[in-house]
Amino acid sequence: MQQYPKNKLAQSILQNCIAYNIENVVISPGSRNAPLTIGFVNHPNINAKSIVDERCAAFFALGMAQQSQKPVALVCTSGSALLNYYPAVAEAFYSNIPLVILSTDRPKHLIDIGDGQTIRQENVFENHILFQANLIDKNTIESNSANEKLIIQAIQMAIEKKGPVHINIPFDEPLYETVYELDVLDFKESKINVDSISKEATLNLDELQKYADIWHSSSKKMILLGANYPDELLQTQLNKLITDESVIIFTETTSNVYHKKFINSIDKVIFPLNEANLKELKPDILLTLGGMIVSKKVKQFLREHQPKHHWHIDRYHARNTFHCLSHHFKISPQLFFSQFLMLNLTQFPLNSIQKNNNYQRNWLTIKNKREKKHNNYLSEVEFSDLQVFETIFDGIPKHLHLQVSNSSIIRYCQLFDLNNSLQVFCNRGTSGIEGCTSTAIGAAFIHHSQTVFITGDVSFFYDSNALWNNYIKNDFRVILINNSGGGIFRFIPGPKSTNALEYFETPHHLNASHLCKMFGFEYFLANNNTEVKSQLNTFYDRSNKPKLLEIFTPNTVNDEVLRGYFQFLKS
Ligand SMILES: Cc1ncc(C[n+]2csc(CCOP(=O)(O)OP(=O)(O)O)c2C)c(N)n1
Repeated sequence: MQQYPKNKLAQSILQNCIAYNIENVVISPGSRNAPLTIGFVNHPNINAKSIVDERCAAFFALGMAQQSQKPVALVCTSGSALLNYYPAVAEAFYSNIPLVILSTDRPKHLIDIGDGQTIRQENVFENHILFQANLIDKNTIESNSANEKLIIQAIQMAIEKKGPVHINIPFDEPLYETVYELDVLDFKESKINVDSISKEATLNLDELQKYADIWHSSSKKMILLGANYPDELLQTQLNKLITDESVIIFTETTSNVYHKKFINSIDKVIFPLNEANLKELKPDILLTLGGMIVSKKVKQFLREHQPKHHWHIDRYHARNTFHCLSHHFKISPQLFFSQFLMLNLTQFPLNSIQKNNNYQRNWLTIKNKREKKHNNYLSEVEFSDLQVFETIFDGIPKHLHLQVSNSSIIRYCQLFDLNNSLQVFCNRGTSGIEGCTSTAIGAAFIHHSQTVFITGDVSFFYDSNALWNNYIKNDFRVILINNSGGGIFRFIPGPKSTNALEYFETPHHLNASHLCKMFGFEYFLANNNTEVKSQLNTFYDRSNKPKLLEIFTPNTVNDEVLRGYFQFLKS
């Protein structure tokens, strides 16, 4: 027999979540949240998950929302529990991922008077939240309707603007009273057309024409994509744009679009260029889309050699990453390009595509040269992080879903041309290392393909509670590159020149074997390239448990090899 909370406010939260098609709810334990826990666990439309550690719960939910592209709700008890959501809230805020935070609270008169497990919960995410609703703990017609309004506004905001929202819900005791039927009208199915909330309008064509004219009169056009969901329409549109020889398209590993004429290893191409090259290759127009940019080199290049026009295409957000943003097209890239490309065809049937222009050719010549150098260097490289990445990407199966942790892991990935069937994601909203594993596990739960998570050791051990999770799929794979600390701090300029390197690198002798035993992972290890290859031979095969391969690399060699690599590209 199903049970529902007797509490009317809890019923209203539950039914509005259902009305807006929220299906996944991640609950952390506590008593104050009992009315919501009981409601979500019992409702047939809800998949309720239980995760104890709120930081992990929030990143797990973030991973689920990243892949489903629909809001995932989080439920926690009162007190410090809520504060553990903050890193994931900030990541969701900067990565545009919808999360609905449902924190439960004591009634207002019990705050700051010495009652237990009580803190000031209202507006705690003030700086990184799209909407905050502080509900009222009275059961009157007016307060019920005010609460309902706030709940709806919050959920709609998460759906429409894609980001985190916070609803703080005070519950008075009793907390465990239940009923068999929901009092408030029960939405058995979603009554709200969620798609209509985010219906978007097209751009004014006369207005767009002005920009098209600028586009056509420019001979050096660069399109730069940040983090982006795989999308067939966008891929087709970019394929069309690259036929114009005055256009070069820069992508990142997390852009999830591929073409042999795109430049997808930005750092490899830009790093060796001298000032004269950079001046020559500076674009007149820069068109950006997608989320955060990983490549430091491209940021530096475009900040120092600013294009005359920088247009960003995104329905809601435009960040002035290169300090020269001149226009924000508030529209999705797909809709923008369908209008823009149509306009080009009708207005400029003959000369819309520039053929005798060297801009793209010059970039691609550099790209080809670097490719050769890259291969030469890697053919003789010694065992190191760099070599491990080459080995991993050499034999990686097609159609995998790849989650990548921060630090040098994502930067190494950016040096390789990945197989175009891979989908790649990384928490670049805040570039934090504290929730990469939890995010990968949450994303894997939703994604239909096998998920492989590549991580560094500091990130992995930091988020080791991520493995305390009952929803890890058996085909989930972790490749842990253990260079005994934060390898990045040996590479970036600064830490090594001080007498405090160990406070940056945080060297250690940890390994993951005990964690694997404790959390039910099959554990494999490799100490050299032959062992890496041999372990990877069967690593992705079906299994009854998730697997982790720990690869130990030499921390004093890794940075020298990488430095040598960039020097070799220059030579
Ligand atoms: C929450 C958080 N704390 C600190 C940092 C700063 N930080 C960036 S990279 C890094 C070390 C990561 O080491 P590891 O995961 O082993 O990767 P490697 O550098 O060896 O590739 C740290 C501490 C951060 N990004 N996020």
